[in-house]
Parts: sequence; structure tokens; C-alpha cells
Amino acid sequence: MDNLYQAIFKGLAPLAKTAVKESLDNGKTPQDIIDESMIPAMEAIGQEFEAGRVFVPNLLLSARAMKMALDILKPLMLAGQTTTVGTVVIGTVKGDLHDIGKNLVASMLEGRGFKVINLGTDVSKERFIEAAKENDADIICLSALLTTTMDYMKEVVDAVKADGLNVKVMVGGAPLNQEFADTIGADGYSSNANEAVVVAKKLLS
Ligand code: B12
Repeated sequence: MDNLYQAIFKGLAPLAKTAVKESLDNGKTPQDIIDESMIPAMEAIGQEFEAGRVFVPNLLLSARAMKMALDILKPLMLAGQTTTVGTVVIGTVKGDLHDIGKNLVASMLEGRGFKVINLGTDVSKERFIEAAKENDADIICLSALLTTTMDYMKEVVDAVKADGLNVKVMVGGAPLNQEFADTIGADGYSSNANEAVVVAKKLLS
């Protein structure tokens, strides 16, 4: 439990900024920092919330600290990139405001050479399709964290098929699994941001 883990867990954004720089100075890569400190801290605060020991404001503070830290790492992950592997449109589906995991997936994809159009949260099927067309996207990535919003993913998949759009759809988010992804007719699924890159590359090949 290093300083960055503590800062995100406690929702202390200024401390998170200092701690992320400290970790970089200590020779850690952005990937190590995300995997070893940031994701575990978010998981831990999530467990505290589920156990009723912390509340929504604590989650918001942790989410803010997480975003601040990620904002510092993002340019470093993009440094030196010249070619684009493919284009991805990503968003959290309609009705859902969770964006931490989705932003991590977006950053990982960007960091590995994808052009990423991040539509944010509460995104409708029409907006996904419109953005995919506008940007000639190869993949649409859908995120959902609520059992009440994950079903909307099927609506997006169906709308993409009905439109005849030549684009793959990849889904993810804590309540999902491969079986759900198969059931709704998604082309790809991953339970985490690192594997999302592997799956996305496979979908393009
Ligand atoms: C932080 C949080 C919030 C924050 C969100 C802040 C933000 N900017 O995102 C706030 C406080 C706003 C919030 C609000 C709510 N939340 Co909330 N929240 C969480 C919490 C604690 C953590 C989520 C998180 O960020 N995890 C960390 C990230 C890194 O993990 P992740 O999102 O799973 O993403 C990873 C993978 O899933 C995957 N992935 C994610 N997206 C994608 C997409 C693709 C394409 C791929 C391939 C992979 C992928 O890769 C990511 C990185 O590895 C979870 C509990 C939990 N343990 O998950 C509850 C949780 C999701 N929330 C819950 C609830 C109920 C709510 C509220 C309804 C609460 C309320 N009463 O108001 C509202 C809903 C608001 C809305 N309309 O969306 C429930 C959902 C229960 C359910 N069955 O649906 C949970 C599970 C908590 C609980 N047990 O009660 N929440």
C-alpha cells in the first residue's frame, strides 16, 4: 500500500498527483502504477462502499483522485507513437454514469496505438452509431457498471447490426461476463483494461 494507493483510497487528489510523480521518479512505468496501485485502491474503496463503511461522497473523491493521477500518466503512455492501429469509439451506455473503468480502457487502448474517441457517459445507441460513422471506426466499445444498464448493450448491438455498419462491438464492465457478451451478440469481451487491448487487436486481425 504505497502513497498513491493511500491517496486514491482516501480520495486525496493533490496527494495523488504528488504520489504518481513519486512513483514515476522511482522508475515505475505507467502500466505498473495503474496495475499495482490505482486499480487495487479503487477496488478497495469499492469493497468498503459495498460493506457500508464509506458512502457516495467518498467514491466521488476517490474517482477524482484516480482521474488526476491518470491525467498525468496518459501523455506518457502516448509518447513516441506515430502510427494508428485502429479507431475505437468508446462510451458508457445510456443511464450509466460510471466512467473510471471505461477511461482506463480508453487510456490503455490509446497507449497501445489506437485512436480513441471517448464519448463519455450516458451514451445512446444513436450517438454510438453516429460517432462510429463520423470517425470510420473499427470498434465500438461499450461499458456498463449497473445491472440495470447492461441490457442496453444489446440494444446497441442490435442497432449496429440493423444499420449494417461494418464495425465490431466490444463490451465490458464489472457485472458482465463472456456468457452475457455472447448472448447479446457482442464480438468481444474483456474483464479488464489490459486484456481489452489484446481482444481489440484480435478483432482487427
Ligand atoms: C465508483 C463507483 C461509483 C461512482 C462513479 C464515479 C465515476 N466517475 O465513475 C458514483 C458515486 C458516481 C456511483 C454512482 C452510483 N453507483 Co456506483 N459504484 C462505484 C464502485 C464503488 C466502483 C466502480 C469502479 O470505478 N471500479 C474501478 C474500475 C477500475 O473497475 P471497473 O469499472 O469494473 O472497470 C474495469 C473492468 O470492468 C473493465 N471494463 C470496464 N468498462 C469496460 C469496457 C470495455 C469495452 C471493456 C473491454 C472492459 C471494461 O476494465 C476496467 C479496468 O480494468 C462500484 C463497486 C465496485 N466494486 O465495482 C459501485 C457500483 C457499480 N455502483 C452501484 C450503484 C448501485 C450506484 C448508484 C445507483 C448508487 C446510488 N444509490 O446513487 C449510482 C448510479 C449512478 C448512475 N446512474 O450511473 C452498484 C451497482 C449494483 C448493481 N447491481 O447494478 C455497485 C456495484 C456498488 C454496490 N455493490 O452497490 N458509483
